[in-house]
Amino acid sequence: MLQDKDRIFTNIYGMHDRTLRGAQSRGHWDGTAAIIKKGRDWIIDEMKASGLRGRGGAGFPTGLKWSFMPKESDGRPSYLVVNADESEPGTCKDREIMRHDPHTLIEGCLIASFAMNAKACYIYIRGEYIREKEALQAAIDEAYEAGLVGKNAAKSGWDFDIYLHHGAGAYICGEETALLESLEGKKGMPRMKPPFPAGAGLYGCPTTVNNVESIAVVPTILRRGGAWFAGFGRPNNTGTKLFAISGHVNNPCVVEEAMSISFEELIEKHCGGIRGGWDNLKAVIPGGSSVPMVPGKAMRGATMDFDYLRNELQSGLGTAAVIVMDQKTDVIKAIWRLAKFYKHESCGQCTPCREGTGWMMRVMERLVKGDAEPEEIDMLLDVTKQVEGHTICALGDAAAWPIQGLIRHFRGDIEDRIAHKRSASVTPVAAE
Ligand code: L3W
Ligand code: SF4
Repeated sequence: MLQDKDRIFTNIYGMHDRTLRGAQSRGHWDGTAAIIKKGRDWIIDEMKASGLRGRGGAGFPTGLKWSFMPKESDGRPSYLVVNADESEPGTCKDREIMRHDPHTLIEGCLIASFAMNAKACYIYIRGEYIREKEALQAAIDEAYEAGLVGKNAAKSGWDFDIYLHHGAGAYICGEETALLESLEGKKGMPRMKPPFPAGAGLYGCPTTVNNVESIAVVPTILRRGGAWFAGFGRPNNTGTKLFAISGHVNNPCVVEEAMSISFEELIEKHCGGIRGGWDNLKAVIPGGSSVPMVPGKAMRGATMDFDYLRNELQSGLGTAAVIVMDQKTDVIKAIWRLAKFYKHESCGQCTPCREGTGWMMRVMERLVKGDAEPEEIDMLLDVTKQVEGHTICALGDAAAWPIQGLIRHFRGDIEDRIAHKRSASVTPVAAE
């Protein structure tokens, strides 16, 4: 288990002063100029050594992503864009950073922007995050006033500006290219990739889009060293990580832990166990609504990291939003609700997603009622395969995978419901 001294987020529960003074007293903004003076190559090399993988869901190596940005300008400015459009169901970790530890993010923006030769950073914050926007803007204002950002930021010799942009409540704007379209003032519709944002991003300029947590951990990694961060977890799955645990645990919470902690330890230590005890655990969605659910029994021995959840359980760490469901949960209905969400949030520009999410939702609706033919289970699976991998952005996959997980693990529940509905709807023959 992570010791207090190893926590990057020193105010995740909001118990301390979140202002600049409070942040500085907890070690933030310490030696920022010295870090910057070590140079771009040093910073990117340390980030690579840390093994940090993107915390927004895809787990792409952060140092490698930064290295895609041009070292010399070809006349176009470079940008850092922070994805604070946290909207994945179950996911509320970045919210806690912005509410209670906003200076970790702002200091990270400065250092990351310097490393990528970006004079400006845009933070795109979810439309519904009103209090978080206020907290973050107040922290940005404080940082400007103290000379930590702006001209000669933190006395580093680097001029740097930071802008907070408030979204309008569309989940799809968390997809990095839709986010860029939205920032440019257009409808938030994903672009085809490639080109990746590093080649042509905001206003056609080199851009890196990073998740809030990925940027907020940067200053501490650089202060303590990439090797320090890489000492937590296991190879390819390093560092500390915020987990957002919701659902049927005794104490739902957001907590920073070592990557690769066991699921049981995470739940016992921080959530006071499963509601009604471990035998009452039915299923878990371990990484936000886009990853397949896993039966409770399989989760009991699980290691909470990218590789274990993908390779051993055919699921994923995603955003590390752990949704716990007890035996009373109607898992078919839970997945129907997610199908409804994805149908609602599809931007509609590609046919498999626009039509497929509607199909999937409607069939799921009938499965919830048991009002379907048994063959429709395989037909639904087939529809998910038609959607998966055939769309412009990952929302199509995200809509397909939870249904695939349900059918893989809980086909029996669906079949029982159909059989029960059929027997209940047989009209009793009247006695002669
Ligand atoms: C340059 C290449 N750059 C990849 C960059 C790319 C992006 C990053 C990861 O989706 C997932 C999604 C959700 N040259 C590159 C390159 N990049 N190859 O690396 O890219 P990618 O395509 O693997 O993923 P993505 O499009 O960023 C993110 C899943 O996360 N998810 C949910 C997320 C929701 C939230 C939220 O609400 N905050 O994060 C959970 O699992 O389904 O699969 O930057 O440009 N050759
Ligand atoms: Fe839009 Fe869905 Fe296509 Fe993504 S997959 S671009 S959300 S229609």
